[in-house]
Amino acid sequence: MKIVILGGDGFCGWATSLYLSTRGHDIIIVDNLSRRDIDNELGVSSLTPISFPQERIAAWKEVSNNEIKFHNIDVAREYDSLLALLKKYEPDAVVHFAEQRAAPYSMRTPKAKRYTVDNNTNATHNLLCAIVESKLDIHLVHLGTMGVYGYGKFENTPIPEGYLKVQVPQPDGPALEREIMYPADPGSVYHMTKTLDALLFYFYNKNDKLRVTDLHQGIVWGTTTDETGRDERLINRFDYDGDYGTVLNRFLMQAAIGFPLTVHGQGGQKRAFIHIRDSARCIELALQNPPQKGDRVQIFNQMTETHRVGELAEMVSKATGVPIQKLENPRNEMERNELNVMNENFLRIGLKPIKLDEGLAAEVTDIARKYAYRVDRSKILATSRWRS
Ligand code: NAD
Ligand code: USQ
Repeated sequence: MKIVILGGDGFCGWATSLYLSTRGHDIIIVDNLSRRDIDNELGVSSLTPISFPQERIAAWKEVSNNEIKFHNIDVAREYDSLLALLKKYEPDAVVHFAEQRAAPYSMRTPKAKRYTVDNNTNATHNLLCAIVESKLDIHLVHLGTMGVYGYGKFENTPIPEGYLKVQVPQPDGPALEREIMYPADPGSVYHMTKTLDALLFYFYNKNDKLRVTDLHQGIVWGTTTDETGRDERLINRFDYDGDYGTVLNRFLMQAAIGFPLTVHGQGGQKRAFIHIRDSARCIELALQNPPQKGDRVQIFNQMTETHRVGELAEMVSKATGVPIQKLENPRNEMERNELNVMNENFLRIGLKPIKLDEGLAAEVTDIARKYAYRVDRSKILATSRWRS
């Protein structure tokens, strides 16, 4: 397949690009490097020393003999360039990772809130509009989030894959059975943009019959894949700071440098997780199983397990001896929630989940230990607050 990867220089996008390239797909990365710019703005950098895009791609050619193309385009602002790119390459699919993805960053300042909404909704809308204008039958695979559902909105009721069966009462006669989009319940400006994306997909699918798969992904953990581990120049991004670092990777990094594990509140928040290797595999499966023309938006829950934040901290603490610190929660979120997520779609089409185990966790801690000299301890605590 010929596949355009929007956001292919990022954490998930880079690992996925190499994974798909190894499997014989023709990969074209589009990225405006805004993630690297935000690191500069925040005065932090990836724990791992990531190479420049050109250097990464040259290293990949050297190691694998596969060529990946790279275009620096701002998908949210450079519509004409995006359209020209689609017309030039005529891809079978576009995988869309190109959004501002940190909830804390999206709540940091009015400027960051507005940037997140402008960037994310414009990127998605430009892509949809360009696919229609190109007249190409492109399968759009988008990385959404579990956070569109809220977490355990209806207590322990399993969260279905995008659509909820409901009974609509009728004034006279029996109730109608319908499937509706699961009620959106975002918990940050970032998560809100993903619920807006879902509505954009709904409309373009209904109006223009675009073929769309929206992957509601949980928190991605881990860092290395078979491909990124082949050469240090291919190393993947590892975010650890208070805005971009995600919880499990943060705990593993903190354990590696002996920094007390930063649990927000009492740690009763339950979240969904997936390893970076499974994330790349899921995208391959989604590409191999596209919806047919005329099908509604296909929605898969891309996660493999759920854990409570406090329990993860205890697990890491027990394995490493590093203590836990319970901090005032900077976020506005439920102190404790249940989370029961259905993921039958991916299991049905071949996902064999990698589960959190000590070996994999140790792999991340080893990476963190190796690059511990790059940690800026002053950037670890979360400082973005949901309410002033
Ligand atoms: P990331 O920030 O590492 O990567 C995103 C990439 O997109 C960056 O390289 C950035 O420069 C690029 N980008 C952003 N806006 C762009 C624009 N307007 N034009 C061109 N490029 C642009 O994030 P990630 O962790 O790789 O996440 C990728 C996607 O997966 C995001 O949409 C995110 O919402 C989703 N997701 C991530 C996680 C996770 O735990 N990391 C979990 C669930 C969903
Ligand atoms: N948390 C801590 N301590 C920390 C960091 C986080 O207790 O040091 C807590 C948070 O308060 C929250 C939970 O851990 O309750 C998860 O936080 P996170 O930063 O790991 O994840 P989140 O903000 O939800 O965002 C991440 C990605 C985002 C993706 C989302 C999937 O950054 O792109 O969409 O996970 S999900 O959480 O399933 O919605």
